[in-house]
Amino acid sequence: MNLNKISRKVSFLLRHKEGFFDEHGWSDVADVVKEIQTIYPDFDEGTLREIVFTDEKGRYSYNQDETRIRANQGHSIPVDVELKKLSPPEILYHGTATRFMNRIEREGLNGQSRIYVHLSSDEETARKVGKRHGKPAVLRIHAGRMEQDGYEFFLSENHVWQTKIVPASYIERMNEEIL
Ligand code: HQG
Repeated sequence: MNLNKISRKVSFLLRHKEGFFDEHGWSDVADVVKEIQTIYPDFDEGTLREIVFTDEKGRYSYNQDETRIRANQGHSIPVDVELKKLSPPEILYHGTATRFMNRIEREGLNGQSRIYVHLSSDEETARKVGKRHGKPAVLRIHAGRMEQDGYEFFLSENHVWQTKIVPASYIERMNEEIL
């Protein structure tokens, strides 16, 4: 069994599958196991546990008795995963692909298929996220100014900053030479 592949399926179930989780994002561990077993019959709760505790981005959380599981962020279906509303650092970063830049410069950032725009506190993470989409562009987001102007910021359990939209006036593209 390829744990990375399975993890992608788990994150699909827990972030994007209509009706699979409750209003706080929770699913029964037993349901996740059952669903994954339709593709990998040997999959079990122990393997899920291994995926959860070795995930390099801390994508998933269990409840206290480990009978329920949820994704910490990244949902496309409206859900309240109890993100912390916090004051952001003055600057946050967003990674995207150069081919999206014309549109982003015109209309700003929005979550596209996700509920929130994902931002990071370091530019390296942003560059990695950008590379997933093609030739990366790293954007400096003036989060401090946004907050002063009334925009809200949230931090997920696994330290991903999120906000609903970023208007173009708060976005500054980083010079490619220094990447
Ligand atoms: C772009 C991964 C054109 C946006 C990562 C991005 C992240 C626009 C793409 C998490 C736009 C959406 C999220 C506009 C935004 N016009 N393009 N107006 N506004 N975009 O995958 O941020 O591995 O939904 O720049 O680590 O790339 O899944 O978002 O390029 O934290 O756990 O539209 O996914 O985490 O792409 O990635 P995505 P993202 P996981």
